[in-house]
Amino acid sequence: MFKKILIANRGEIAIRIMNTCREMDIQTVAVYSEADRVSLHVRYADEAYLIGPAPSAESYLNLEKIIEVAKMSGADAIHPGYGFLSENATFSERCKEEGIVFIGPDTYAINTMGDKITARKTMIAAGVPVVPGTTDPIIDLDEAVKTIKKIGLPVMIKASAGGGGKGMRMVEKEEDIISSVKAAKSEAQAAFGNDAVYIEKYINSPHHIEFQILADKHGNCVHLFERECSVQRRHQKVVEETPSPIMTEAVRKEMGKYAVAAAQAVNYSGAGTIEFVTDDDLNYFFLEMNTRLQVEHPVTEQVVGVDLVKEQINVALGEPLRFKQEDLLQHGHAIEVRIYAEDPDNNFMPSPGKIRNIHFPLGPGVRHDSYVYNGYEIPIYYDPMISKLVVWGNNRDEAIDRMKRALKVFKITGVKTSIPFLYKIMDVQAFKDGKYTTHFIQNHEKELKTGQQCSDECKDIAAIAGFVDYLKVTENNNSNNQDINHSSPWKDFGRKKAVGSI
Ligand code: MV4
Repeated sequence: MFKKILIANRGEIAIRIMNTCREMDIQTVAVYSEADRVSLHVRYADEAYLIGPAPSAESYLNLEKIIEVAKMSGADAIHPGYGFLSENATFSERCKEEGIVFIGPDTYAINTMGDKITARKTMIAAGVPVVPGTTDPIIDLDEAVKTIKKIGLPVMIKASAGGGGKGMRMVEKEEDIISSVKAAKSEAQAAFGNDAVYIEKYINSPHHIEFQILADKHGNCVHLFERECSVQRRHQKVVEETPSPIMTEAVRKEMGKYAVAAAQAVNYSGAGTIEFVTDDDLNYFFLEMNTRLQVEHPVTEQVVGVDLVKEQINVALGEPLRFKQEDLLQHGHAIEVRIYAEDPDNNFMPSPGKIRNIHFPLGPGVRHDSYVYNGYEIPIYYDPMISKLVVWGNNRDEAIDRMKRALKVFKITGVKTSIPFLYKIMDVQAFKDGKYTTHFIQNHEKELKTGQQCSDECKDIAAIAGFVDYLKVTENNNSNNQDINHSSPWKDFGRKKAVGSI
């Protein structure tokens, strides 16, 4: 067993990983930047070390510094979380050289899946269905026009070094082909230092469905079913759920089998995700593989009953997987929403600042993966995600009701948040019906307008009014007054329909 794990990350995911370490009796080492001196992950860990200035490039991306801290503190392993160094092949390799276990796949898997053209080739060889398109970088522009005409418009031009929507362009008209290819190439060059781009047929009415996989170092691999991630905004996921409302048992079996084949084709070990794009008829195509633990992993944990971080650690220790495919079942339904410090009424502008007061939901079927506390100031240097609210229900309707209940009592003052926007999503008929594509937010822009969000002052006044109300009720109850009104001030709180006075 590992004695000590260094967590090369911050925020909610650092805390999430430390929670599992604590359950497994593993010591934790935090690293932090100058902007994170008072961050919760620093206090949560058994030891914490400053690794550099606020900008990620000088701290959370400084792999040599992090390895130095791992060696100095005597950590046996490093968990990279998501983002930062989690898909950095050099980091995985450097850990190995220093005799530190990298909790993630090896260099070969990261590199093969990291280069999207190589990944496509590898998947084709493994018999995994990929989106019709090219398997070599576009070199000649005239050749590209011919190829695209053959594939048929619309198409997507994607950067081989990209992923997650970065360096991607949709082409709908023939006359736009050349300029789009040129623009995609220069964008890719600027963003990744690699201008290789490839072509994919555009899948109409796209759904983003991904499969969670787990593989050990002995060739065993299982999938933990799908996550539906089609509710996105500018290629950022907003809501994730499992099971997918459009999935069928037959297609799930097929896609799961291909997800496992995809992972095995790169000798994968650890937790990973195979992303597919599907159309309304559930025709499915491999898009890319994410070789890390993902933000949305908790929905899978709630429905499948597996602690993915615990399994990552077991696999990294060289243990065989503790379950077979047939041992895994989906139970109930889980939904996650990402809570951001941003203003949905002002084009989702980040709203960094001090959290004056946070009251988060608890109760049946509610999980809240967070790192903020009263008085915490959200730094401007990193992603402004505050937390992930995850609910579980026996079925999708119960999960949606729970999510609405939880969002209703979730109060944060001091910063603007996406909470009212997320509540609105739960109320859109197409969402309730489970009939949505990646265009959902665009298609329901008007319905999703939250109206003016209560200002901080307005919220504070509401809180004071609530407290005065509470004092009045307490006084009434203590005064032996038999005429008091027994109706509860909470009775209309978050109900679908207001109930009358008792
Ligand atoms: C696609 C697609 C349709 N057809 N590829 C975006 C993120 C990256 N992982 C892949 N993405 C897509 N690739 C083909 N061949 C649709 C998406 C897509 C999307 C496209 C336009 C607007 C919003 C989108 C949200 C999610 C996925």
